[in-house]
Amino acid sequence: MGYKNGKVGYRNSLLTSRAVVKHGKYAILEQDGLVPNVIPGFEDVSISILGSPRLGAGFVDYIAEFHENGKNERGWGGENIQTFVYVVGGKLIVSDDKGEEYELTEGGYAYFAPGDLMYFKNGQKEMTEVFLYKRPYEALEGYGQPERVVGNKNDLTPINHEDMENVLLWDFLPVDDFRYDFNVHILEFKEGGSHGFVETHYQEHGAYILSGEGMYNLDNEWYPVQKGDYLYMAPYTPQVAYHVGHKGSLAYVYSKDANRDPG
Ligand code: UGY
Ligand code: MN
Repeated sequence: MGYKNGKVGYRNSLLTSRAVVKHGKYAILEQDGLVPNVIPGFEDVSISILGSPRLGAGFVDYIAEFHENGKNERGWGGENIQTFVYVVGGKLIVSDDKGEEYELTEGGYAYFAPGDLMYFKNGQKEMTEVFLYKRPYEALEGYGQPERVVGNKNDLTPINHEDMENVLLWDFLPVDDFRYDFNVHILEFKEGGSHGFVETHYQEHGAYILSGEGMYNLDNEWYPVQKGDYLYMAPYTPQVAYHVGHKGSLAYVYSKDANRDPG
């Protein structure tokens, strides 16, 4: 299964793929096409780079499996780099260089401000799956540094998205707080759920599908998508989706730049 367990052997006997890559526009990466990457600092972790500047993104996304002794003791982030981690499954210990420690379980997330390095270790014997995001910070004069944010999806109340009854949205970072230049959300389409309209917007997205199946329209082409797929949507890519199938809600964790005036 893709990046899983660092396995690179035979995955699909027909050698077919749903992957689509339109550089600078949009991409769909399926799990079976991912390869394990070596990234400085990550040990005993099968990690794959997803969206990145090479695709046209202003950020980098990663999907990672921390094995029993999986860790990063080198510190992840950097000067003017902000980081975000979301636990897809398992238990992850996130800490800073002062020894402050957070135990994140499924649905747990942590945002560290620019320059504040994140350290990781698996918090259990079994594998822990994690979605990671990193981006340079764009400061706004007159507003201070953003603060660290740590929480769990299960402690938040979602709102209906685009006024749709069966589509729920969770916001992980403070909304309308100009210290933050992006947000990370979860969007869940329950049975029969769809966006309210075809969105076409300035902001870009990276999205990792956590559950279910759906049909996704990117720049007026329809694609089937499912759990484990990754989507990149460049600025202004027309985008709309709806839930299909019997595997539960279609849900994805995704990022969106926010709170800045491009002019
Ligand atoms: O927030 C968003 O722009 C989101 N609804 N986009 C998307 O799901 N493609
Ligand atoms: Mn959107």
